[in-house]
Amino acid sequence: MLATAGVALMPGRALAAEPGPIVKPLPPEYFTVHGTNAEMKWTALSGHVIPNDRFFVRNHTRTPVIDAATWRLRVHGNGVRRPLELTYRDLRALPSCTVETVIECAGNGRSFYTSQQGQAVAGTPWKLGAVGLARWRGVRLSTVLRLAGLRHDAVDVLPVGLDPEYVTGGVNLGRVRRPLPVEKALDDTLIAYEMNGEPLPPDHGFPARLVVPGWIGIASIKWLGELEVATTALDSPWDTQYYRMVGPTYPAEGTLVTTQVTKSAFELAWGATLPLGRQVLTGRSWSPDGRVRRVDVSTDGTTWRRAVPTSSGHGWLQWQVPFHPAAPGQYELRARATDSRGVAQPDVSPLNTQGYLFGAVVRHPVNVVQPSD
Ligand SMILES: Nc1nc2c(c(=O)[nH]1)N[C@H]1C(S)=C(S)[C@@H](COP(=O)(O)O)O[C@H]1N2
Ligand SMILES: [Mo]
Repeated sequence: MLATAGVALMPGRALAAEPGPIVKPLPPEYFTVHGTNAEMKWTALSGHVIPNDRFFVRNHTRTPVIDAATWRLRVHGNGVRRPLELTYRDLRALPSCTVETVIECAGNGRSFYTSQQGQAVAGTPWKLGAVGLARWRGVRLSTVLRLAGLRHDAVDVLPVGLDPEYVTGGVNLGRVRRPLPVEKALDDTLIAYEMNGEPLPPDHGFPARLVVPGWIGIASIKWLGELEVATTALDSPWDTQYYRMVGPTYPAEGTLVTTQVTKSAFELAWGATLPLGRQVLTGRSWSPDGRVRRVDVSTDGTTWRRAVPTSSGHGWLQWQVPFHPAAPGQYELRARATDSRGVAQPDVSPLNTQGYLFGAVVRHPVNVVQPSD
C-alpha cells in the first residue's frame, strides 16, 4: 500500500482518478451501499467493538483527502479570548483520553417507519446498521476551548467539516456543520484522532473529528477544520432544516433532535434462514446514556423471555437467548430493551417526516427450515 497525504491508496486504485464518495473497500459481506453512505451488516460483527473496515459510513457528499501536514484546526469567534490554530502535531501533543462509545445516525432504523408502520418518510432507508461502537482517542473539546480562553458567557460551539459543500435541490447549504451547546461541548465531547488504535481512517474523519457521546451522528462532525465559539446562539441548516422532529404529534416548527433513543438488533441477516432445532440467538441493545437495564426477546409476538447479557454492557449490551422453533416456517423475532431509567422500547414510533429516531421494537423476519442432509 502506498501512503500519501495521510491516505492509504489501495493497490489498483488509479492515483489520478477522483475517489468515490467512500474511500475504503465496501465488500457486500460487510456493507449495504446507499448512495454516498454504507450500512453495516449485522452479520459482519464479531467482537464488542466494530473494526474500522466494517464501521458504517454516512457522508453528505464525499470523503475528502486531507493532508495532515497542512491541516489546521481554527478556533475562533467572540466566545473565545485567544483564538488559535492547532496543527495535527499540536493536537496530538495535548493531553489525551480514550472513550468507547457508539456513533449512530439519527436516521438509523428509518426504513421501519415504512415497512413496519406503513408511513412514508424522506431519507436514506437504513435498517439497523447505521450504528457502530469504537474506541476513540483524542483531546477533550473542553481542553481546546479552555486553551482558546473560553468566555463564561459562550453558549454555542459550531464545528465545521472540511468535506465539499452540500448542495441539495439546487441550493448550496455550505459546509456540513451543526452547533453544539457549550454544556455538551464541555461535558464529554472529544476531538478524536484515533479510532480503535489507528489514526482515523479517511472515511471516519481524518485527521480529526468530534465524537459526541449519546447524541445523533450529525453532532460528531468529521474532517474538523473549524470551531466557531459564540456568546449568542448559532445555527445551520443541520439544526433548522434537518434533524428536527416534524409531524402530527410535534409543534409546527418541529423539535430539535439531540440525543438518540434506545434500540436493539439481532446479529442476523434480514430474512435469515435458520435451521429447525435448538439454537442461540445473539444481539445487542444500546441507549444514549450507554446503559441498558434489561432486554426481553419474543419469537412469537406474545411470550417474552429475558435475554442473558454476555458483555459488561459498556457502550452497548451484548446478549443471547435460546430459540427452539417447533416447526418450519416464517417467524418474527423481537427484542425490547429497557434503559437505565426503566423505559422500554415502544411498539410504535411516532411519525416524523424525516424518519428520525425509530426506537420501536423491530420485527425481524427469519425463515426456519428443516435442515437438509
Ligand atoms: N463533515 C461531516 N461530518 C459528518 C457528516 C458529513 O457528511 N460531513 N455526516 C454526519 C452524520 S449524519 C453521521 S451519522 C456521522 C457518521 O459517522 P461515520 O461516517 O464515521 O460512521 O458523521 C457525521 N459527521
Ligand atoms: Mo446521520
